[in-house]
Parts: sequence; C-alpha cells; structure tokens
Amino acid sequence: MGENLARKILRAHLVSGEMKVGEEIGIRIDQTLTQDATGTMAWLQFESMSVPRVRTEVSVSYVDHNTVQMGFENPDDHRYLQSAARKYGAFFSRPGNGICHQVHLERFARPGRTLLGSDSHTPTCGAVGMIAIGAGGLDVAVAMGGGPFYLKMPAIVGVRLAGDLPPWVSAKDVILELLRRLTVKGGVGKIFEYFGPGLRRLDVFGRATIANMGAELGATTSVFPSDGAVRKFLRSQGRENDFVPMEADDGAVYDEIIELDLSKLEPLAACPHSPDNVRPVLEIAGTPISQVCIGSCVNGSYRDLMTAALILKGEAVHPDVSMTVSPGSRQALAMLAASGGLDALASAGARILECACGPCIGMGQAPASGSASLRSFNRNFEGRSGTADAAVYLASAEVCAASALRGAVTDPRSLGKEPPRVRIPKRFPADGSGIIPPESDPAKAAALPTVLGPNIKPAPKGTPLPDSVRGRVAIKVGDNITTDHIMPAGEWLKYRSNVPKYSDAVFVKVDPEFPARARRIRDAGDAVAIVGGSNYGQGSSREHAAMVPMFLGLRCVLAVSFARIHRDNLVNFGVLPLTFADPADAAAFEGGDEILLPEVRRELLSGDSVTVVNSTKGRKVACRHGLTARQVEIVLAGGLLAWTAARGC
Ligand code: MIC
Ligand code: SF4
Repeated sequence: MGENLARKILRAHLVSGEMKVGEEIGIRIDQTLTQDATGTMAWLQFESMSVPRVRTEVSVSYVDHNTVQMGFENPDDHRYLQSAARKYGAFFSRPGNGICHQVHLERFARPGRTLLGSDSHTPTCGAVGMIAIGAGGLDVAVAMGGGPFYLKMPAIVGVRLAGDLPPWVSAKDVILELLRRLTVKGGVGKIFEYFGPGLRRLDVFGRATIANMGAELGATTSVFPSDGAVRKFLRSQGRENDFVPMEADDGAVYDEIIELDLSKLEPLAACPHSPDNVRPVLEIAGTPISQVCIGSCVNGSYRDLMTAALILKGEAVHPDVSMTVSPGSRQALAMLAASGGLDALASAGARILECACGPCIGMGQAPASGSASLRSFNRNFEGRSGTADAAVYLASAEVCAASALRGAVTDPRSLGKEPPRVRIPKRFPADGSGIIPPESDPAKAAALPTVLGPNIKPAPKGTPLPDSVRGRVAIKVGDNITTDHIMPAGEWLKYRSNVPKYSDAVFVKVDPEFPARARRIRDAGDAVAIVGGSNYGQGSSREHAAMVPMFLGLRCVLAVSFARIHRDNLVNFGVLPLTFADPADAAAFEGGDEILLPEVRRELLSGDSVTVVNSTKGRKVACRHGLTARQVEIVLAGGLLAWTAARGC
C-alpha cells in the first residue's frame, strides 16, 4: 500500500508512539525557529533547562514582530535574543531582515526535515516538502534542548489539485476556497498534503501561501512534494545541494481526499471578521476602502510584491486610500528594487514599510475608525488591526492592487489590463548579511553573557493540581475565540517579556473588567475558570494566552472544543482543558458561577471523565479531558517545566 509524504517524513522522525490517527506520537525535530514576540519567553525557558547549546541541526531566532521600538522594551528584547542566540548556538536574523517564515523558506527550509516554530504560520515551509509545525514557545524550547515534540497523530488529508489557475487568480484564492469549504475548524487534527497535476504551475511562493494559511484551517500543517519546482527554488537561493526529491508513493493512501479544480476558481476575499467568511470578490466589489496593505508572511514574497507593482505601474493609488507595502524579506525587497518594482510602487504612492510583520500584528497602520481595510494578509480578527470598529478584508495581491487603484474592492478582471506576468529570477541575492551566525567555539560561547533589560521578567511557574478544585467562572465566551481576544498584541506587544504587566491585558478587548475580576477570585483563594464555545483559542501560537491567564489564577477552561496549539499551551502551563461531554451543557454555565471539581486528581488518573459541579446552578456535568498519560502527569505537576524538573531532566 502506497504511503503518503506526510507519513513518510513523520515515520523517519518517529521516536515514540504508533502512527495511528489520534494517538500520541513523539517526533525528532531537526530545525526550530522563534520570533521576538514569543522568543524571549522561549529562550528564557530554554536557559532554565541548563542545556549548554541547542541540539538541533539548525535553530534560528528571528526579530520581525515588534520592531517599532517606541521605548526601551523592544530593543532590550532584541539585545537579549541576539545574546542568547550567540551563546546557545542559534542563528540570529536581525530586525529588518524579514518575517521569520519568508526568511526561513529562503535560507533554511529543507525537504524531508522537521521544523518546529513558536509561531502558528511555521507550516509555510511545508512548501518545500518538510513537516513544519507551529507550537508554543516552551515546546520549541524543549525541542531546542533535543527533546521530542509530542502531538496526536493527525489524519492526512490529500488535496488533489487539477487544472491551471485562470488569469488574475492566484494561490491565495486556493486557500481561501478551502477556508470557504472547510471553515476555521475544518483542519483541526489534520495535515493537508497537496498533490496532482495542478501542482505543475504552482511555484514555491504560491505553495508557501497555501501552506501558510493552512494555519487558518486549524490544520497541524500542510505539505507539498519536493519536486522540480522546489529544486528550481533552492537553486535560485544558491542551495541546490539541499534538494532531495520527496513525494508520496504511487497510489498513496489518504484518510480523506479533497478535489480542487484550479481552473474553476475566481478571485475571493475573506470578509470581516474571520478568515473563513469567504465570498467572491465580484459580490463585494464596490465596497469603499480606506486602506490597502500588501505584504506579511502569506503574501510578502517577491512574486506577490512584483505582481502588485506591475498592476500599479504608471498609475496612482486612489486619493482615498492609504496603501502600505511590507515586504516579507530583505531579499524580496532587494529583488523588487533591482527589477524596478519598488519604483513602480513608490511612484504610485504606496508607503514602503520595513520588512517585518507590521500592520498584520497591529504594529502601526491602524485603519481609520469605522473604515474598511483590504489586506493581502492571513488574519482579520476583530480589533487585530488596532481599530476596534474597522472592517478588515483579506485577498490576494492582485485584488489588493486593483482595489488600491479604484478606492473600492475591485475584481482585478474588471481593470481591463493584461494580467501581470512576473518573471521569477534564476538567482536571488542571498548575501546572508542579515543573519548572524552563533559563536562556534563552545568554550568561548559558554563564557558569553546573555543580556537582560528591566522589562524582561522570568516566566511564571505553575503549581501542582490539588485533589479538588473550587473555582469561579471569570468569563463565559462564545465560539471561535482567538488568542488575540485572550491576549491582544498591538500596543500590548511590548509586554510579552513582562507577564505581570501583560496580565493587565487579558481579555480586555472583550471585557475590560476581566483582569481585576480574575485577581479578586485568585486572591480570595479560589481557582479562576473560563467557559468557552467551540474552537476555543484559535489563531496564534502565543503561549501567553495560557501563561498569563495562569498567572492570574486560571486553573481550568471548560469548552466545547479547543484549537490544537492553545490546548497544548494550556497543558504546558498546568491549566486543565476540559470539553463538555454533551456540548449542550455549556448553556448551564454563566460568568460568576461557582464551580467545583470534587475529585479531579483521582479522575484524571483513572479515566477520561472529569466531574464538574456548578454549585451556583445546582448542576453536575460530565466533562472529558482527552489528555494523554504524559499530559495528565504534566497537568498534575503544574506544567511542563515543573514536570521536567521533577523527573530530573
Ligand atoms: C500572529 O500572526 O498572530 C502571530 C503574532 O504571528 C502569532 C505569534 C505571536 O502571537 O507572537 C502566531 O501566529 O503564532
Ligand atoms: Fe507576522 Fe502576521 Fe505572519 Fe503572524 S501572520 S508571523 S504577525 S506577518
């Protein structure tokens, strides 16, 4: 029986478990990446493990999220990260060098390898045939220390691509179509493996767009074969030696198959406020926009930037539109400059920003009140742009550029222009000067200091789970709550390394009273509980969405279902994620209810069921924990660090 590519790579890295869907497996990690917003905590946690040097083939520390430097906080983080990378054997990608996923794809991604990154869009590198997974910073720290990464064996979904994309339709429309069909929870517990004749004309940049935004499906990761397109890409990066052909066996078996005829696709857009609220651009054409943003890790490649440049060339951005360009990497920017694209964009009136996440994470460029912003990005959660009542739409570079010209959402096919034809250069500039290698002499490295600043506080530690837990529901929320709801970024991003200060931001955009209420519950000696709907914690990998509420006393989250990375992060910080055995029971809970988990320790050790009593409503409901034996031990110990310390490793 033919084996698919995802299973082949997982099998080659398997260190524990059986590859049966839903069962826990442990895999060896070859490469890691961290970025500055999750990196300081990850590296502090790595330091606390007393490992002298990373034990991976390649670890890279990127600075890309928070590069605005409005105060000392960010540069202090950058300085710490640079000092830790140098000392502990990681490459350091300097601020301005680009967004981690784009730069990693260009400089480090290798077919057949595994990559674990403390950012949810790490799957981008699946474009070159590697298994690249997003996780919390603590999991990445463990992987840097040589430990395996544990996950439930995902189901492998084969996506068979047929046909060729019509003019003006691009890779972004492929993933938007999948989001339209499957929704933001359609990929939970799954790996999407792409194959079929439709791959023929899809280059690595397009594949990276699709793999990147597979994160919005909730997927564990996405993977493409390592074929001629990958070889060509690696050659253009001066890395042809890294090429290894990799593909599924003939007749490979998948747990599920999705058929997608590329020739039937049309330009699509995700409407506010969810990446799966997808409609044909034709249907929303004419919606006035105040802003267009091109770039980010999903559409910040040379291909996307040049596409926009060719559409805007010789014309001007509409007077009512502020247009920004944030290139995915310095390499993409350099190529754009060399081929005249930068001039075309700047002359058309686009505002050229740094090669960084920028507007995507609310670091500047908040749209005007009540206005619509069209972005070639991957997330449009309410408030993420920095403007609470802005309406953010997501689309391809083609749709964004056409709309920038017209001042309203525009189907690019209606421009009456020739479709842009971007010529991908045979060779990209790859001088490496944005990447600083680590100290290679172990003796010298050991003597090097790491440099902390006053905003950098240690990661908080959890405490062992008591026999029974008495608590209070501090907030009840609905379906699809994102980690941006739980721990906002934007103006709060500079406190990622200062948990006490960042705790003032927990849930503030949903309920400004939350932090004070949680502290009151905690200080009265009760546990804080949260009740959520389905897909609780979707979106980013930020472990802060578990760590910071834990600091405020969070002990358990009761939800209908969880997003994968957030659930793992809760466990890592000793917070119990419970799902209602009967989802209808969620209705029996309200904010302020007193709850009791009378025998939680015993129940965790004896089966999958945990009893939750709502003392206020006089109801007893059955919940499930769904934890593996290893995860049960971690929750009982009060988190992964405590568990690891107790085992003496
Ligand atoms: C995001 O796109 O939400 C982020 C910011 O890149 C996060 C990481 C973070 O919150 O630091 C992610 O995707 O994991
Ligand atoms: Fe950065 Fe946005 Fe990509 Fe997250 S999604 S890594 S914030 S560009």
